Amino acid sequence: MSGFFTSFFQWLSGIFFLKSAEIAIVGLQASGKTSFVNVIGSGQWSEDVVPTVGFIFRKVRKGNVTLKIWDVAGQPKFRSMWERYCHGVDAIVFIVDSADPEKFNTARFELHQLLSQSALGGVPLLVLGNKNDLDGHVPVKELIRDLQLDKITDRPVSCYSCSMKSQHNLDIVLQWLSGRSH
Ligand SMILES: Nc1nc2c(ncn2[C@@H]2O[C@H](COP(=O)(O)OP(=O)(O)OP(=O)(O)O)[C@@H](O)[C@H]2O)c(=O)[nH]1
Ligand SMILES: [Mg+2]
Repeated sequence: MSGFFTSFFQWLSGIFFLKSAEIAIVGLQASGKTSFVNVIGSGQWSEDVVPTVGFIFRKVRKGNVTLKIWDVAGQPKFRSMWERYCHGVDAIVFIVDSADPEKFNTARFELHQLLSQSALGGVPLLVLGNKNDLDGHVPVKELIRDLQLDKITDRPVSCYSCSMKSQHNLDIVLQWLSGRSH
C-alpha cells in the first residue's frame, strides 16, 4: 500500500505543470475494471462493487496529473460500445481475469476485434492480467501468448500481471499511464 503511493508521489514530484491523460478501460465482465478505477481513485480496495451498466466517467487527480477515465461495461450487450469510448484516448487499458483462462478465447477475440477498427490505429495498449492474488492465475508470458499480443504490431503494447485486491504492480501501471500524459 505505502509502496504504491510512495513511488507514485516520487514520480509526481518531478512534474511542474498540469498534465492529463484520457484512457478507456475495457475487457470482459468481472475482470476488475471498476475495481481498478476505485483503487487508484481512493487508494483502497473494496469488495463492494456492482457490474457496470453502460459506462462510468471518472476523473482521478493525483498532484498535478489528472487521469480522465472511461470505465466501460464488459457484459456482451455492451461490447459494441467499447470502440466509441476508445476514440481519441491516449491509451486503451484492456483488463483480463488472469485466474479464469477459460475466458481467454473470448477476451482475445474481443480485443483483436476492437483493435481492428481503423479509427483506433496506433493508440497505445496496456493489457493487465488481473487477480494475480488468486491461485492458478496465468503468468504474463502465457497471457501474451494466449491473447496473441505479439500479433499487434501497429501500436505500443505492454502487458503486466497485477492485482487490484493486493495492489500488486499498480505503481508500475500508474507509471505507464503517466507516460501517456501531456
Ligand atoms: N481476488 C480478486 N478479485 C478481484 C480483483 N479485482 C476485482 N475483483 C473482483 O472481481 C469482481 C468483478 O469486479 P469489477 O471491478 O466489478 O469488474 P468489471 O470488469 O468492472 O465488471 P463489469 O462492470 O461487469 O464489466 C468483483 O467481485 C471484484 O471484487 C482482484 O485483483 N483480485
Ligand atoms: Mg465495472
